[in-house]
Amino acid sequence: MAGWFSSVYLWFASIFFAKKAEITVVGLQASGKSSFVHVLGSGQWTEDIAPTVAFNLRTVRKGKVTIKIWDVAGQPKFRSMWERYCNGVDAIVFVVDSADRDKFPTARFELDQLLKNPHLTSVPLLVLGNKNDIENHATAAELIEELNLRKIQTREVSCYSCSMLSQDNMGEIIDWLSKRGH
Ligand SMILES: Nc1nc2c(ncn2[C@@H]2O[C@H](COP(=O)(O)OP(=O)(O)OP(=O)(O)O)[C@@H](O)[C@H]2O)c(=O)[nH]1
Ligand SMILES: [Mg+2]
Repeated sequence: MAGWFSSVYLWFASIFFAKKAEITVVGLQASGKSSFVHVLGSGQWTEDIAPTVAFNLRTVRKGKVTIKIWDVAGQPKFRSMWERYCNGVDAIVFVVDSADRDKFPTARFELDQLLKNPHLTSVPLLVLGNKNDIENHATAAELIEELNLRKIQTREVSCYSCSMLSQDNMGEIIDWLSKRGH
């Protein structure tokens, strides 16, 4: 009988304490956005991911939080769409290839352009320095300088170094995203 009560309690708890979060993932092409979404959803790495055309929508469940993820394409012709997909979400995830230092100035420019939009002023920002399995990648501290993240005052900002290949730091990243649930 006690077992029956506890399963009914768990069933109600899963409905009443369930939370939802909506996030948008942006960043330059080939930074690893879709790989990140894949690892988040399946817990597994794959090389078999094609460049995104426009966007993909995926929903994943992490503990009590259901996360709706807009994975937006990073090629130049798609970047004007980023703003639209970031409107009204609980967090923006900006993915950078931390081993591709030549692209940092472009990443910084595109991030600035996006965050300039007045209606995105208070949306929390998570910057992921992906591909830290590659030698000579930039650390999180370096990315904070390179992307000038210290100057951002109007929103919560976090920056992690990570790798989708080795799934380094995924636990912290999932915790951060789960806290956006409401
Ligand atoms: N070494 C390494 N390669 C990675 C990692 N994450 C992604 N990649 C590779 O980087 C390339 C681009 O990955 P995608 O996930 O398609 O990148 P994207 O940001 O979604 O690219 P677009 O959709 O074109 O904007 C692929 O060859 C991936 O296998 C990582 O953590 N380490
Ligand atoms: Mg993609």
